Amino acid sequence: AGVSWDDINNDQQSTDNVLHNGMGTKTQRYSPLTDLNTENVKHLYPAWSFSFGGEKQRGQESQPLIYDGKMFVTGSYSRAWAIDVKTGEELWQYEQRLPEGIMPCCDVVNRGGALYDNLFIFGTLDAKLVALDQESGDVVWSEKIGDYKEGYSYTAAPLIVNNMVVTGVSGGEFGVLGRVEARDAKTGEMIWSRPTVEGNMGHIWKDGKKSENGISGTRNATWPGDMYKQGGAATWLGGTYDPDTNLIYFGAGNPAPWNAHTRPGDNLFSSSIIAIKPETGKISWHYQKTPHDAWDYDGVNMCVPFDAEGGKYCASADRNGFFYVLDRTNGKLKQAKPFVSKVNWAEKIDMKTGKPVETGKRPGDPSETDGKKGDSVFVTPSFLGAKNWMPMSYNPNTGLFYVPSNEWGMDIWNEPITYKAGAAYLGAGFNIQPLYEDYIGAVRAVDPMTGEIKWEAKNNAPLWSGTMTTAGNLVFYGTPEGFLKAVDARTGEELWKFQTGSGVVGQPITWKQDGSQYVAVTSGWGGAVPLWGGEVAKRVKFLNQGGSVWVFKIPDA
Ligand code: PQQ
Repeated sequence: AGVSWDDINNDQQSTDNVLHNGMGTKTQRYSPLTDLNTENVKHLYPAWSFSFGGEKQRGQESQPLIYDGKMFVTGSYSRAWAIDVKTGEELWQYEQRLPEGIMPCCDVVNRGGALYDNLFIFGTLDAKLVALDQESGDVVWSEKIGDYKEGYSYTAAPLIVNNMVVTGVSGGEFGVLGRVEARDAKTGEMIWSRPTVEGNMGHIWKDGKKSENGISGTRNATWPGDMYKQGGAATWLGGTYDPDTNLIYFGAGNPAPWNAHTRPGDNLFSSSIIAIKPETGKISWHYQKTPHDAWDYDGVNMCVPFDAEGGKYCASADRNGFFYVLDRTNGKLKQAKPFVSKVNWAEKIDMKTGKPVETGKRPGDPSETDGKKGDSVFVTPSFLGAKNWMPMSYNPNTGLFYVPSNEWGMDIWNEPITYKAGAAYLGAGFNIQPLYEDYIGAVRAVDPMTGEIKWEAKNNAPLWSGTMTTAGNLVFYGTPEGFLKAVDARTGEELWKFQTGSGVVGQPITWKQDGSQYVAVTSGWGGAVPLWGGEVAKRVKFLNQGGSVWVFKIPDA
C-alpha cells in the first residue's frame, strides 16, 4: 500500500484520487472526468464544509489532496489536517509550533502538501519540511530548508519526482539565496542542491557525504562583485516535472535587492525559467523572462508542459504581462504575447533574441537626484503581477489555458539599500493602483500557439485563486468576493456559483468517489493583496477573512 511514484505519475489519468499538486506533476489542473458537465453543473451542491478553526485566519491558498478516503489539506500558519472524505470529520490535525520572528513576505499562507508512500509532506513558515504519517499525523521526519532568521520561509507545495521530494525556498525580499533541492522522500536526506543565482556552487550528497557539484552558470558574469551571494531568485512557487523530457521546470523569482541600479547585469537566473536534470540537479537550460528585473516581476510562474502541433512546449503566464510558450526540450522561445490590456514596460518580446524590447520605464537612480529617492515611474503591470502565484490550467480538448489575471499598475521608485541579514532588502517604494473602475481581475482563455484571448470573465476584486478545468467543458475558479464559480470552458459563460463565506484564493480540485464526481476548494481571503496592494488593498478592505474547505457534488441519480 501507500502512494507510489507510478501512482503519482498517473495522477492526471486516475480520477478517483488527487495525489499531487496541480492534479499531476505537469500541473495542468485538468481532469478527464465528464460526469459533471455544462448541462448538470447547475445542480452542484455542498456535501460538507470543514472549519480550520483557530483565532488566526488569513489567506487559505492550499490545494487539497485526496487518497484512500482521506482529504489532506493545509492551512494558514503551517497547519495540516486529514479529513474523512465521506463525512467531513477530522481524522487528525497538525500545527507547526512557529517561533517568534518568522518572516514570510506575503501572508502566512501554505499552498498544500505532497503524498509519498505513507507520508504527507509539507513546508512551514519557519522554513522546514515536515513529513507526517498519513494515518496518525505523527511526525516521521523533519528537515530544515533554511534559517528563518535570515528570512527563509516556505509556502509552496512540494514536487515529487521518482523517490525524491523537490522543493525551493521563499525569502526573495530578504536577499536569501534561491535554490532547488531534492531529498529522499522517505527519509528527508538531501540528494542535491542547486542554487538559482549564477556563480553559486551546487552540491550533491552520496552515502551521507557532501561534495561540490559545479557552479551554476559562470562566476560573476551577470552579477557585480559579491552580490550573487544574496541574489534572491527565490524558488517560492515550486515546480513541475515532465516525464517526456525527464526535466524539472522551476521558476526563479526576482533578483535582490529590487533596486536594479545596485546590480548591473542580467542577474541570471533571476526572473527565469530553469530546467533541471533530476539525477544531478544540474541546469539543462534557462530562459530569462525579465533580464535585470527592476520591477519585482519575479519569474516564479510555472512553465506548464503541454503538447501542440507536434511539439513539446511549456507555457508560463508571467507577472510581467507576457504569456510565454517555450520549447520545453531546449528552452527556445516559440511565442510571447501580452495577456493583460496594458503592458507598458516592454513593447514586445523580440522573437529572434528572446528578449524584451523595453520602453524606458525603469525607476530612476537615486544618485541622479537627491541620493535618497530616485525618479518615480508609473508602470503596468504592477509588481503583484498580471498573474501572481495562482495557477492556471490547461484543457487539451479546447487547447486553451485558463489564466487568472489582474489589471493594475504602480508608481515605483528606488532608494539606496545595503544588505543586512534578516532585514527587508528592497531599496524601492511603490503604490499599486487599479486601472479600471469596474474590474481588476479577469479569467482569460488563452490560445497558447497564437496568444489570442478567446474569452474573458471579469471580476471586480483582484483574482487570487487557481483555475481547474475538466473534460466536461468546465472551468472552476474562486473570487475574493467569496464565490466558487463554474464557467463554460469554450465561452466563459457563467453556469454556477456558490458563496463560501470568505474570499476564495485556493485551488479547486475534482475527483470521483462512490460513483459521484466531487469538487473541493478552500475558502479564506488573504495573500499578498491586503498587505502590499496600496490603493487596491483599500478598495477591497471590506472583504472578510475565513478558513475552511468546501466539498461539492451533484445529487445521486
Ligand atoms: N506570495 C503571495 C501570496 O501568497 O499571495 C504573493 C507573493 C508571494 C508575491 O507577490 C511575492 O513576490 C512573493 N515572493 C516571495 C519570495 O520572493 O520569496 C515569496 C512569496 C511566498 O512565499 O508566498 C511571495
